[in-house]
Amino acid sequence: MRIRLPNIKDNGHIALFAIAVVLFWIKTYAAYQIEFTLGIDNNLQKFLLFINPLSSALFFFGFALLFKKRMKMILILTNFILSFLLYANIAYYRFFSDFITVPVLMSTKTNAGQLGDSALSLMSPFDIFYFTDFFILIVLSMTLFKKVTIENKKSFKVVLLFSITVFLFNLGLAEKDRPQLLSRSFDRNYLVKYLGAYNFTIYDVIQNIKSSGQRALADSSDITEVENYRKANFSAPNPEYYGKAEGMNVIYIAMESLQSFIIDYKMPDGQEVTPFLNSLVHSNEAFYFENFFHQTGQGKTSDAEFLLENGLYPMAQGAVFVNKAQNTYQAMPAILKGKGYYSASFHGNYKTFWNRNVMYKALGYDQFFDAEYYNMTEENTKNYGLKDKPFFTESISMLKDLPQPFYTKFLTLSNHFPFEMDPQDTDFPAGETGNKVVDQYFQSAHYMDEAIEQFFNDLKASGLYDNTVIVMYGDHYGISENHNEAMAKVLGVEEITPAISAGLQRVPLFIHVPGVKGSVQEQYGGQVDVRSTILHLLGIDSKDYMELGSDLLSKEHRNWALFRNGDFISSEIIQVKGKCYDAKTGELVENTAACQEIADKINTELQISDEIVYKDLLRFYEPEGYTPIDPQDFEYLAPKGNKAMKEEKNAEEAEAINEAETSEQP
Ligand code: GP9
Ligand code: MN
Repeated sequence: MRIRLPNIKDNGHIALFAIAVVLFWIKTYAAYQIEFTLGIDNNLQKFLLFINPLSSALFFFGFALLFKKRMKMILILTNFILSFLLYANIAYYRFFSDFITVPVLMSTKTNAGQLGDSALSLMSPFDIFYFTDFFILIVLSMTLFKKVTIENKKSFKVVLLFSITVFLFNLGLAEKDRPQLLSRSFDRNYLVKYLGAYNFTIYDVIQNIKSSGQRALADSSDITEVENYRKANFSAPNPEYYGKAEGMNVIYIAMESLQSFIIDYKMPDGQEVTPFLNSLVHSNEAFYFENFFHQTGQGKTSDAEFLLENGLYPMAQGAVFVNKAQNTYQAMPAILKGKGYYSASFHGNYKTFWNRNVMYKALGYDQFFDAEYYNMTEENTKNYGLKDKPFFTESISMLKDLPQPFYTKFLTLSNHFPFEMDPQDTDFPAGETGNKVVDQYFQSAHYMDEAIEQFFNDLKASGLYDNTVIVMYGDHYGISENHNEAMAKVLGVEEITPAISAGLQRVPLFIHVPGVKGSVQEQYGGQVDVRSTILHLLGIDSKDYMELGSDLLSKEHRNWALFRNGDFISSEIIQVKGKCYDAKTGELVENTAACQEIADKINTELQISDEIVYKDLLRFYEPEGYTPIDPQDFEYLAPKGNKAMKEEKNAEEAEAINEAETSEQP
């Protein structure tokens, strides 16, 4: 039998196209493995990482099939552009452990500047590997495939259809593993891991175009409406507390997923879940706000951060930290910077999560101690990152080294869904509802309580406690409505009614001010209200700042909290999914006039907040006495962990050893 060699002239374009796709696919996959730390957790993720370059290769190279004579040239050019993009990301990642985004390319100072100086040191002669397929294509086009031309565009249509099918298959599997991947856009690492480096760039470009469109519609007159609203709704500070913490350090502790039902809750055997927090409630050591609510949306922890730093609401969809990090803000760290404060955030997860490394610059954070600063061993980590006990233990020495006064925040992690603990970390009993998630919640909440107690002890031992305001808040719910049946058992009710469900959005808020007697506070409020409360305690009038909170300690404090979905809660009435309920009885209310009155107010407030955020209105406004910050002045580089620095350190060490050895020689 005779084997017929393919007729390279007639069907050559298909063969060349296939070679280009396969080589590019292999190369990209190799780059993923060699260059990036993407945190692959399971087999599905491994598979997705493997197939995700395919749809991009088919899609982009496919366009070359539209050209008859120039097909080869277009194929080579496309390969070069994509290879260059990949390599740019590789070099950038070596230094910043992050991927290139549109705003990075736009920024003139920090990133480009930093990279400019050391760009060469990030490259190696072996990197030519990332262009091998480009050279192979050139050689093939000039030799074996020299005579190839395309007769019709049929193959283009087939390839396009195929690439879309592969992409949808990829996206479907990705969404299965990580629901709401695109709408919530947690982390650049995730997008690359699931959808690939090239699709990530496309996604990023689209997001940026959308954002700049909304921004372009605004002008400076739009801020007037906001100013009027602020004036009309301002709650004047309470003279009893105003300035009581002036000049003190500030520590915020975000208590992951902690809901208020856990406070004073006792397990069947009588043990308290959070004995330390309970002791704060009952000892007058701090203010405890028992009717305080989270107001977060899809951005969860980061939405809570946004609320507390800015006194503005997060976005109805997506995470404001991810989508609006290019806006101008006048956030807490920036305000306090003007008063001589140094600011830092501490978090045992990697800096790209929720785009923190970018957003923190817009908020004015001087320093970000992310996972790179901690000892992220197998034993110390679980789920999203560092366990709370090592987190606080390792943080205290970094905290002590900060210039004072400081403004800091600590984001805990252990009490995160699905609340599973390593056996060696807990001897606390699990719940007995039969629902694994709910039952484990008691154990992880107990662990966090112990970690916080230990942190308080360390603060006392270091002397910081007596000169530091401590604000502790639950960031959002931990147990979702999917677990209502088990929650009914926990609360000892027949079922979780809409009113109870709204009440379950309570999260604890503690404010400890040295020298000020605390108490249990009954007024209703939400996360948006924390900022003016703290500013007033620090002796800074919040009136001139365009924020929407109402000082919780003010005599004029409004007594309700809205939810990001447009519902609200007060001591009298509750609105859930647009329906009005009596807060005392939980019964549906027929006459909805009272509800309507608050509903109108909160709609206006959310609208004002959205205007500020979507149109980036704070760029048109400068509060009196405020010194604007430039986000590009900040950079959060890891102390260890990035390859360039490690190599530099190794080289220095090698040199030192060398010198020592040489000097020892006779
Ligand atoms: C991750 C941490 C947890 O860095 O903020 O995120 P969450 O899912 O709670 O928003
Ligand atoms: Mn959280």
